Formats: sequence, structure tokens, C-alpha cells
Amino acid sequence: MASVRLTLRTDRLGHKIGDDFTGLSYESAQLGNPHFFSGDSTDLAGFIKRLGTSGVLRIGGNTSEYCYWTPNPAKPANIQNNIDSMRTGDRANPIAFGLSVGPDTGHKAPAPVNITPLAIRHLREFLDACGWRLIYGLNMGTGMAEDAADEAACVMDVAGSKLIAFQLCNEPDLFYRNGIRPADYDFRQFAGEWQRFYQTIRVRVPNAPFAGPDTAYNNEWLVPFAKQFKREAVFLSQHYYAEGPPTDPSMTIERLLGPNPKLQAEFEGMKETMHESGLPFRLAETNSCYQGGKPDVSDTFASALWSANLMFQLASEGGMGINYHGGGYGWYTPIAGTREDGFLARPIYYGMLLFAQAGTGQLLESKLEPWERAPLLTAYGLRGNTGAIKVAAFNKHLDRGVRLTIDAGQRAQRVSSVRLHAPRVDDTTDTTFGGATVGAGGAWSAMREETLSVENGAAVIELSAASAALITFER
Ligand code: BDP
Repeated sequence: MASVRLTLRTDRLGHKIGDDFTGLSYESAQLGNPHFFSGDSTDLAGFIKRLGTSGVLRIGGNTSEYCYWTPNPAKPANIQNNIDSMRTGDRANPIAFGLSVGPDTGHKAPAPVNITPLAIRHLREFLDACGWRLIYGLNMGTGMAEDAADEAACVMDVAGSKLIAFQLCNEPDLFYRNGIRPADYDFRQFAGEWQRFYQTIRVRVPNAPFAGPDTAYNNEWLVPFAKQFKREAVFLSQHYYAEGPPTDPSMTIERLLGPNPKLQAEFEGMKETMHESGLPFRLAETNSCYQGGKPDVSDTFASALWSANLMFQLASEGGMGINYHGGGYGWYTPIAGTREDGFLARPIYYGMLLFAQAGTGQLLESKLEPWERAPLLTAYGLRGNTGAIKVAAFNKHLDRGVRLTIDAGQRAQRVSSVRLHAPRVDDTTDTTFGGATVGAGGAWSAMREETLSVENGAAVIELSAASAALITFER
């Protein structure tokens, strides 16, 4: 077992974690079933509320470029078609089943879907039931600016203060290769289209808020966007997928839990844009492995460790928030299921739950020594709004346990911990947090809380291989 010491500097405050940091992302095509998000989707709303009292629901993804605003469904058959085509999914297809829409796999152009005012009214009810706010993706990929303006007017009217921003498209830096634009499509052309859509929508909805560019990964689009549109945007966004494609055998749990150069590049782009524009940055869509995820990686306990760690990592680098993409029975979805069959929490949900339980507050500067003994151990200290100090510690090593001694820099009456646990790192069904599973409607409370021993003012916890804990120092 490796011994490592964490020292927190309570006098050196880092970035804040706000109550809108956490978030989920769903495909726009989910709105093709206007009942999925609605006021009486109480089971799903319960799961979502458990992750935070005022998180952010982002609607977008590849399917946003194939969703068409249908203000007057003169032919109700259109809508029926949506629902009927969704019903044809079967369980053997993890992506689509029943009336839930999973993450798009990018293999072929998604089926067109109608979005109606009813779906928007129901979405508003759903946001009210959750207490969450909205980022709404419009269709610039294959849609018309006038339709986007019409849709935006309805969303603005119905969602009101629930709306944080519109995004005009999804991953435009990949348009050149996914059939949406010709192979020579570049940033300059994109910026021209973005400007035109923005203006058309603004004429119709003068105070509509915008964010972007919602690029897949390309900092060479992100940074110029920040420069050009810093006055038009309320925040900047880009996506991040840790791995992919799933067919590549080197996309594994080990790789997911290790350091990732793609993430470093993401953070560099984020910092440059924030510096350039003075605007906050949101990782508006992320998950473990693109093309809908990878079985035995994206649906395992490893994804719980990965997701919670990424949230703290992003916060420490100064990001404003994150949206985990999912839906349906997708491999990487945090919440799986349908309204008809009920919902359940997947491992990644438990990672988000740990983050939610850490609460909002301000990160503290910290040091792990000797770092080389456990390079994949990470730990984040947070001063909560009530003054209690929390530490989230992740042992991402598969081959070693770690004995972690924590000097929290202030006296504590009591130090306790709840663990994020599963019998094996590749377990897909038995994740617990605080010894408890998440039940119907997001019901959860810790059943097992340990009191940690304190030696010379420092608390000690042992973290077995592939495990994590949330430690609370009560004053
Ligand atoms: C992103 C898309 C999303 C997909 C996801 C994936 O925005 O619609 O579901 O990739 O490939 O690029 O899993």
C-alpha cells in the first residue's frame, strides 16, 4: 500500500464551484417524444434533482441538426411518426428503445424529428419540477434561420428565465466530414453562418442569449470564436470525449483512468478563450467514449471514478460547468430507462452523486506528496458554504491501494467519510455510494459513514485500488 500525504492550504483559495456546475445533456431528438420531459415525469425529475438543486439540462447533440421546428402541426401524423419510429427500437439496441432517445452513434444521419410547441411547454414543466435551467440547441446544420428564429421565440417565451442560452449548432468543426457541409468547410464560413443566424434570431427575439461554438474539440475554432463573438455570447462551450472509437481495442478502462493529452488540450483551449474573452467556459457535452460509448468501459464503475474526477478537475482549471451526455439505454448514459419502464442510475450517475454531495463552495490549494508513489491518485479540497471542509479523493490505480493522510489545515470536531464503491472496477450493476444504491425517483441516503481516526491533527483513510471517498471535516 502506497502512503501519500495531502496538505490543504485553507489560506489559498482556488476556483468556486457554483450550483449550476453540474449538468446533463440529451439529444434534441428526445423532444420528438413531447412527453419524455414533462411535468409528470416525476421519476426522471427525481433522479435529476438528486444531482443538484439547480443544474443545467443541455439539449443538442448530432440530432439537433436533424430536428425541425413544427409550430403548427397541421398534420398530427408528423408527430405520430416521431413516436412510432421511436417505438420500433428494441432492447438489443442499447441506443434506442421505447420512447427514449440514446446518444447518437454518428454512423449515419439521424432520422428527422419534428419539435412542436407542446414539447417546449412540457420541457418547461419538467425544468420547473427539477429546478434546473436550460441550454437549447437550434438547427443551423440543415435548418433555416427563419425557422430557428421562430423556434427560439417559442423557447424564449415558454422557458423564460429558465433559458441560459441558445446554441446554434453541434460540433461544427466536424461538419466537413459528417456530410453536413463540404470538405472545405472552415471557420470563416462557419462564423459567417453563425453571424447570420444570430442576427435573424435577434431581430425576432432581441434579448435572446447565446453560447458557442459547441465545437467537438478544435481549439482552432474555439479560440477565434471567442475573439469574434465575445460580445454576442454569454459563455463559451466545447465538447470532450475521453476515448473513441469503441471498435479500437486500445480504448480501455486503464486508458480512461489515466492522464489524457486530449484533456490537457481542452483545458488549454478553455483557458485561452477565457483569457481572450473574459467569458466563462462550459464543457457542454462530454462522456467517456464517442459513438455512443463502449460496453465494458463506459457502463462500468470506472466511469463513476472518471466522471467525478473530471468534474473536480474541470472546476480546478476554472471551468464553469459540465454536461454529461446520455439518454435512452446508451452505454455511457448516467440515467438509463424510459418513462414506461422506469429509470435507473448507472455507475456514472454515482460519480455525479459524489460531486453533488461535496456541494458548492471554493476549492482550496493542495499538495500531494510524495506524488510518485501513486501518480493516479487525485484529491480535491473544498471549503463548503457552511465552512466545513470536504475532500474528494480518487484512487485510479488498478494495482495498488493508497493510505492517504490528510492535513486539512484546520481543527475538526469529527472527520467522516462516505465511499464510492463497487466490487470490481469493471462492475456494471453494483456501484454504491455511502453503502447505498440509488432507488426509484433518485431516492438515496448514505447507509454507511465511517469516522476516520485523526493522528497529530491529520485524518487517515485507506483507499483500495479503484475506489474513491468523500471526506468531511466538521468544525
Ligand atoms: C457527439 C455528438 C453526440 C453523440 C456523441 C457520441 O454531439 O450526439 O451522441 O458524440 O458519438 O459528438 O457518442
